[in-house]
Amino acid sequence: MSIIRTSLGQFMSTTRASLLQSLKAPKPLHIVIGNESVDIDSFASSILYAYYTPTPTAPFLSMPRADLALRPELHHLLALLQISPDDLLFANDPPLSALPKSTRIALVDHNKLEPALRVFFQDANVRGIIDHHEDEGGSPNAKPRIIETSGSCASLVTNYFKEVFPTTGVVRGELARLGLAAALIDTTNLTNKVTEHDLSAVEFLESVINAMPVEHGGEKWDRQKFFNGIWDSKNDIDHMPLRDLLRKDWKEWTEDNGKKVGIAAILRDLSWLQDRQGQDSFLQGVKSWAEERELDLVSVMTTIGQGDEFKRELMVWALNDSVKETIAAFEEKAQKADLKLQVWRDGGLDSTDGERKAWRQFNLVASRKQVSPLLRESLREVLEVKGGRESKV
Ligand SMILES: [Mn+2]
Repeated sequence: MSIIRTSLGQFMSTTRASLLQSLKAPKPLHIVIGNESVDIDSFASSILYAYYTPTPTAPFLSMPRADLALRPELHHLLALLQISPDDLLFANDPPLSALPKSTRIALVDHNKLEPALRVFFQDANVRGIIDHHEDEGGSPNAKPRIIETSGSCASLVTNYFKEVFPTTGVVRGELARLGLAAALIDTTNLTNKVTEHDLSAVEFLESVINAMPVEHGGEKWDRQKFFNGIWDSKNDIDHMPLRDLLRKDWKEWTEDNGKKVGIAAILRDLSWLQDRQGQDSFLQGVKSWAEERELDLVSVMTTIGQGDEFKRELMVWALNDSVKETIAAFEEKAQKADLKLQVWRDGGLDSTDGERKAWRQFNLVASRKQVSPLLRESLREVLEVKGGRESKV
């Protein structure tokens, strides 16, 4: 079964069929996978990487198929690019366990194998990395191994493969829109976190679109309008229950000592979350989710608004006594890292025992990417100190 690259829809359909075929006669496979938040950036980066790589490579989404329902923005893009949801590959479809042990993996939008993949694969399986997160130091021999600061990982993927960008066909416009979707949404339409990588990718992809004939009845490229369409679809979440909002854009880590921390990023503010169901029910909902995930530490980060209206908040909750001191340790690190935290509404969400605190975060640049290392460090250090003390007893 050969891979057809004349449109993204065809590419995805033939790639899936070809992969399923290969599973019947195990032979080395190539896959590319984004991070488990499966945001537009991970989605776009994995598909773009797969398309541009000459070796047949299948893009996987790091979530079960059912979770596609939590991402209205992906439905928007799938419709726009005429990709059928049936042709996507998910962590449970086909199951990762069905892939041969020799599978070669490229990581985009993260740089270390996530726990779900670690069950089946090792660092040695990782053969390529393109990412814009903190370098976790894994797979030093990966080729490419590009880890650079950028608004969107898709910008790095686009720039890396610029030389092999197709020279003809409608797929040019589709690839361009997919790359632009990620670059624009991750930089809030080039107003936030923009780097040279993003500017260069956007310039290149827009030049592709502008050089294409406008279809009969079609419209000229309008960046703002394109961005608004994605932004609005992404924000279409009012109907979602709290559990879905929490798991929608979710990341978790298990430290070497076995302690688990998870952070939800939510596109509403804390007062919206607590007002729509009452504070007790909101907190109970967060706790239930944390228990379901067997966490020691849970955090909710909120963002809302655009431009001057943009606002960040942060809630951190230690769920058992053994990690209680993490909160104070985190506050100290947050101050050093200049997160500019200010107690949220006179402590309106803080618990009396110091196990839970919420802040407005006036450092608007620091997202989960910057905050998660601080939380993880705090969790590790507090336990180290504790371990130290215990060993002296
Ligand atoms: Mn990203």
